Amino acid sequence: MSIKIYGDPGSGSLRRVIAAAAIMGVDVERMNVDLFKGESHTPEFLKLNPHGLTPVLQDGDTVIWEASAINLYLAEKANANLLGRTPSEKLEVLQWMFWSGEQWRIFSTLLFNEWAGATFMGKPKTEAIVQLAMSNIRNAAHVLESHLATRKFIVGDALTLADIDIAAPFSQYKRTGAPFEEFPNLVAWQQRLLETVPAWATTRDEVEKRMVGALSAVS
Ligand SMILES: N[C@@H](CCC(=O)N[C@@H](CS)C(=O)NCC(=O)O)C(=O)O
Repeated sequence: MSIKIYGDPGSGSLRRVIAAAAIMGVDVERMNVDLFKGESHTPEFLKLNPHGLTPVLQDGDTVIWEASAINLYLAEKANANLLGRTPSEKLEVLQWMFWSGEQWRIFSTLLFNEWAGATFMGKPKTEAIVQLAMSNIRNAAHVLESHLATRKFIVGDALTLADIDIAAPFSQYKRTGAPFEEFPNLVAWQQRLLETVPAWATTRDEVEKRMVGALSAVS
């Protein structure tokens, strides 16, 4: 039975899973959920994830939501180095993944939601939210900038799930205005991932194509 992954190709969260699965050589069956049509809030989808969010993995009776948890599941299954190579690397990978969820991606998500509300629903941006997100992104990016001054990857000397989780907000930053370009090491690291991890570049293109299509429908 195939592993099903539900999500919309315009989603940076789905991108994390599709890229990781491709890097690990895990075959997945894509199940399209059109977020622009609200398909993650149908009664049927809410049985998979009551939060109405994607991506979701379904592997037989196993259902998992949260992209990081899905990636940990896939990496355990594939026994992949993306989890880190040693016990201490594995803990470091988890540390950065938890940090990414709580202190990093959330602020780019706030910016994305403000942008999407304004772009697709004509809802004015709330300046206080934009400012809160920008200052928190800058604070966190300063730490990443020094961390990456002497490293090619977030943990150890190879790609791990930590890189994928932290790189995800780059999927939408040109639209949301997240100030990543103020941080040259961060930009260089992101560029390196795009150049050396084919699945990271392919999924970037997929997000772009989907977003361009969605934007053309409202312009
Ligand atoms: N923390 C979650 C975030 C999931 C999330 O925000 N998904 C968005 C797409 S990137 C979504 O499905 N949004 C649908 C909605 O809000 O209706 C994860 O990492 O999986």
